[in-house]
Amino acid sequence: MRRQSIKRDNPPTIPPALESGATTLGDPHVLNDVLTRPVPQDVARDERATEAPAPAAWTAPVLSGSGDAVVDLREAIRAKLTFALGRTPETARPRDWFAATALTLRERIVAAALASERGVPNKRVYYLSLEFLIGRLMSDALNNLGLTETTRSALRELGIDLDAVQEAEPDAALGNGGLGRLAACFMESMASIGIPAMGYGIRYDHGLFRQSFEDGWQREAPETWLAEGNPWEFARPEATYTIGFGGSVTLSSPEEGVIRRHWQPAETVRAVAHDVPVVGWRGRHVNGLRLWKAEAGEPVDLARFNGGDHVGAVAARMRAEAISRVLYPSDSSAEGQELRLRQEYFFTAASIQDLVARHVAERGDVRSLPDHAAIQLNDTHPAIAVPELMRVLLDVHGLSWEDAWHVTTHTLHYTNHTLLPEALETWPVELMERLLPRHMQIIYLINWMHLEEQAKHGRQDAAYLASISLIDESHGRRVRMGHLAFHGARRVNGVSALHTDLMRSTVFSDLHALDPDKIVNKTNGITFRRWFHNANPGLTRLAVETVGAGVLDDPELLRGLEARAEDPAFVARYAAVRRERKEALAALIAERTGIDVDPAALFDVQVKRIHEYKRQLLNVVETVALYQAIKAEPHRDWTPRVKIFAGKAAPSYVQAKLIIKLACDVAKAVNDDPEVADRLKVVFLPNYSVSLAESIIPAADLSEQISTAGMEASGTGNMKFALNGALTVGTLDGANIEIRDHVGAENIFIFGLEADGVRARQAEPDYAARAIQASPRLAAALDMIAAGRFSPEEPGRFRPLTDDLRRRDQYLLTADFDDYWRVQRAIDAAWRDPRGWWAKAIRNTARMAWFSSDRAMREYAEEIWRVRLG
Ligand code: 26W
Repeated sequence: MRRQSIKRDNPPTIPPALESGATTLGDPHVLNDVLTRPVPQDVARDERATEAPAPAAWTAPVLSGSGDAVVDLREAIRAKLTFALGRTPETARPRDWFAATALTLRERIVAAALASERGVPNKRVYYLSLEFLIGRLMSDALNNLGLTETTRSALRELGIDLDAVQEAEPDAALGNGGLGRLAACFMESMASIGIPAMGYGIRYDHGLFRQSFEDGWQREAPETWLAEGNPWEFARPEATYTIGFGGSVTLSSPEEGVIRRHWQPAETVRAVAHDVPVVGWRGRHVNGLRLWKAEAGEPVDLARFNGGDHVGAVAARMRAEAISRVLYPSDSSAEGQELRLRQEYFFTAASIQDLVARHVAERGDVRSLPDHAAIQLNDTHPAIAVPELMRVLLDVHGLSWEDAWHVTTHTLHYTNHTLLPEALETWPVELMERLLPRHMQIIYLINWMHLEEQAKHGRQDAAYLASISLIDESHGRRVRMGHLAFHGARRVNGVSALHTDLMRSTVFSDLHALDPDKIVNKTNGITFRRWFHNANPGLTRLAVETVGAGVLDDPELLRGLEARAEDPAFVARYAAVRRERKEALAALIAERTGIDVDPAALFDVQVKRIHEYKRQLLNVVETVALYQAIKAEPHRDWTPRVKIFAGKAAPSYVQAKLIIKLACDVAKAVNDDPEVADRLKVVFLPNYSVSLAESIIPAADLSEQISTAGMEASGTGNMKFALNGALTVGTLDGANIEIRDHVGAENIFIFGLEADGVRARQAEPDYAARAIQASPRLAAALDMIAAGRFSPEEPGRFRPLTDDLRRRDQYLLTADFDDYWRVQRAIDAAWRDPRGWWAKAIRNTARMAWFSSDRAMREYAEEIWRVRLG
């Protein structure tokens, strides 16, 4: 079936600006994709009809490039299905079609890479991260190559629905939350704006666990994204490095008057590269994400096997492979287990070897590394890069200490993502000495020189030296990875203005005083391609039609929407897009939880990792108070709300799991209470993921960003919601502050203590008990929970939560409760004024351009990496 058969009653309207952006990758018209993509639910499934009608929701016709492009793609996909996968169209499952399509797109990406090849770049960025929370890759690839509609047509001609194919892609959940998702956004932005870059991480067999609920309790199951292979990746067995652990350090015989040290590891593991291409917007640039898989040197110990010990024969292999087996599921608390340190060293050492080898091959002299490579350490997880790079320079390349230190401290940069004490990594000296003896020697020497330098300047008081030392001696001797990364880096950055200020004034204050220019701020960002164009094609299309297609390249043009914030025709269309997304989410909620929600109600959303500092409990307690208020006055004109939660708790985080259970138990009581009816519904969606976020965020009216001030380093979900037009209810924490500055204080709902107020309050004795006493509403809600109203079969179930609030309340829930209640009622009132509400929502969308990760990456490129855009 040829493309000509598709209806073309309206002439395509391709803005010339888009055509001029054409690449050699095919028909330039396909770059117009985002304009013409139907919203997912409008797409007819499995349509074989020759006369495919244009989906109802859009006015422009299908624009899929020339018929030839469709035919070429169709035949390429068919060939992949047959010859690469060995399936026939008749027997192929959606997963097979996904693989065939991905393999086909991968070829186009390689073609784009070759087309954009500009020889050896002058400088590359290496982004080292233990986590990359990528999600699905197909919509990124399709949209950035401008091939969505061509592919949709090609598959349709094969009787296949593109949406079903996309649904068959498993999420690559190689990360826990914000830090990992940020790394993924940054990779996409670097490819889009042309920063030559490579990401380095671990190819975990099992990403973040799958969450289900059993009677409201979180259950974890292994995640199996690689069960059927990964069609995006290229295995590169030729790029394999040997990584050592343990053993001892020997001295060489003095040659030319220098004594060299040699590390003789007791154990070695092989790191095998697997590359995932990252294609940027319009296919102009392609970068690589290199993920290391751990393998044993020898797959089997033949002598043991032949001796009959069949299990023991593969023990070493199991031990080696364990390194890349699973992602650690803890977020914001350091677990301190040996396997974690092995993971950190494994991927850091492989990456350093790889990039040094590339540099030497290209430039000859390792001393020029800082001119041609900028390494970014994503938090302290790769901080072992400091002594590892020193070791390679000293022991392998024979540099002097001074030269090696110069190269190291001019190549490395470090991003801090949290100041929570329990999340600051430290490793016992004893463990480091056993696992990485040479690195420990180097750390001692770095520290000795660092402290000696201070002594020379007369700063010898013990408390001061203890505070800047790389070794914490207050409870056993432990290496402070944050101090190590700080000291070894040329620049250190925080991820929002407030967070960076707090870095300077708290955890790193003494180190900051030694080098006041070292700490810089780089407020986080999000990639608009995924979180706006792909997640919300309806709103994107409305923006394009209103301010022009240039908005796809320059989000600053969103500003043009401001003028329409009170234009009834525009507001109606904006509201219609939201309504359509809410209906889709309501259907998903019904399917996954059995709960019916009314799409006309206010969708109030808190989705993120479950952590006490993020204060999901504040939201749940407010829900209970609202429930009580509705019960007390059932006939009042309540604003109908749906409270939507999603998020995973670390499997070992008992308190967080109990908060989930409370949310689920409150949901049951509220949803089953006929007196409440549609005025309040509570939903906990299981298994939060990047893909689920893409469905939830465009459907949100209200975005909950309610962490205790000073504790959320930045947040990035807050940006995704505001861009999509949800209004924020939030504290002055992290990037919420900058969001308020951009969208305007009248378009955001701020409440609660500020960071300094939090500190002052924490110093007051019995602050929680007094706050509860002063708030009858809070006291009543807590009493209801503590009395077992939501857990009649086990009345004391939630006492650990309520007791903690009464006695300690580290996260100041009690201090902020009344103000939170007040602002929520102001939100109820605002919702009852639709014109006012939509004007605020539109102004949010219009003013969020600055939060693009393209902006963040440009700042890093100019002010940290000093790298030119390609
Ligand atoms: C060692 C255990 C551990 C694991 C992960 C400690 C700390 C982490 C991360 C630093 C936690 C994290 O994801 N931090 C988040 O980073 C985001 C991106 O900068 C910020 O937006 C979030 O505010 C911050 O919590």
